[in-house]
Amino acid sequence: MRRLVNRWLVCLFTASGLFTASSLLTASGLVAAFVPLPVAAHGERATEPYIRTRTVHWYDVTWSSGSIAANDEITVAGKFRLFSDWPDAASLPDLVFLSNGSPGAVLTRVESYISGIPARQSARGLKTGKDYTFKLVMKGRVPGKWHLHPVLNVHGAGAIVGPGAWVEVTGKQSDYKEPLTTMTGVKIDDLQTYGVARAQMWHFGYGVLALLWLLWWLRRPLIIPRWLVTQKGREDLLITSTDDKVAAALLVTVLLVVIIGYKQTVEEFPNVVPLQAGFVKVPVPPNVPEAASIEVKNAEYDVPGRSLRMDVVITNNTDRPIRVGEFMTAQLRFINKDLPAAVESIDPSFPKDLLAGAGLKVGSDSPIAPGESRSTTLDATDAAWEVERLVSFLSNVDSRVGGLVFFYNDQGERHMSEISGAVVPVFTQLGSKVSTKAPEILNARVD
Ligand SMILES: [Cu+2]
Repeated sequence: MRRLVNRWLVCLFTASGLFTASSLLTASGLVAAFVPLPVAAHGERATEPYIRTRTVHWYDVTWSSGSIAANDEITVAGKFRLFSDWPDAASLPDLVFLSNGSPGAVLTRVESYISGIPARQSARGLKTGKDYTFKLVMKGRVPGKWHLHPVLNVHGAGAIVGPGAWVEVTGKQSDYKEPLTTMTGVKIDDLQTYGVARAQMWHFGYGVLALLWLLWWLRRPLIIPRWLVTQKGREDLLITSTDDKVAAALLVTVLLVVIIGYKQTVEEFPNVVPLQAGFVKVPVPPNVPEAASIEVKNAEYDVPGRSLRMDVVITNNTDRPIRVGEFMTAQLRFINKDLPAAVESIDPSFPKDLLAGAGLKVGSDSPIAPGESRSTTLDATDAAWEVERLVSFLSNVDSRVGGLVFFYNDQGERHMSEISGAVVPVFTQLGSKVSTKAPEILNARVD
């Protein structure tokens, strides 16, 4: 008897425990749903590193302002390189849509361009290994501090997010207006509310009809009695002549609503332009000869040291001496601080958290003469590898790393090259000296 009581008590406590836990979960869910909590960013770090380091490389991105009033415009502009060593696991950028990353409609997108072509629709014809310019004109809508990114949505690969900068929208939300005069001269005070009542009326109207139709059948005995009737072969009892009349009346009502609604709408708006569903074709930019070719001999990621070390051979294809100024991957910029031209290239609007503090250490940093092939090391060390959750490239089935290297010649002119290669992890604190005898298999896919 006591055992039985004990068992009951255990059950009771377990049940009450589960109930408390589930109530807490529900309560926290409700709190999260209804109480606005501060959001630090919106998940760009969750994207797999192979996407962030080997697909769309955004560069020269600028934000026209860090703070705008509601209803004022901000321009995010820059360039992106579609990486040549595009991962096999992501679809090629055959069909893309240029967008912005921000938490909801806190800013509205007024204009967008790829290579100067209006990109309000999806764009086709983009090729890997090419550079494109982009421009987004946004308008402040909801006051607050928002992380604003350019985003390229690649069909089959998902949203590929560019660098984000904090933009403050000041003033009141009521300051935001979106007035418009249509082609036919109709003046719309605010697009935010235009036509909303009409859409609600149609939704509500059809909802009422659907509800009446459901109630008509639900008021009668339902599943089991009806199943029994069909078992006995008396389907004729299920639908009465009144049902037939109601059904016919409903059909006529819906048809009349559709026909009269259509006629009235066409009379009120004789000239209508449908939503544009075609694609924009972006011309392929001309080939730009690579100023310097980079061969990755070996690349290793020192896990405790948070350092990517690459052993490379750089060949200068230009007729002027060049130096390595910057290594950029996954929006992180490792600047060679010993090169003034590289330091000067940082736009004041560029987010500081994406600039690696220690910068880029170049093993042999003297100018590379025209035609010279130089063996050197590139050392990109920063806690940002961990903070940006980039080290999971070590657990990928395709452990490769890619990025852009910027060179500057003696006249301060900038050139850009792609760098990519297999990367191996090193787990010892000291790290291993970068081997010059790289196993062939590591370099099998080095371009
Ligand atoms: Cu963000």
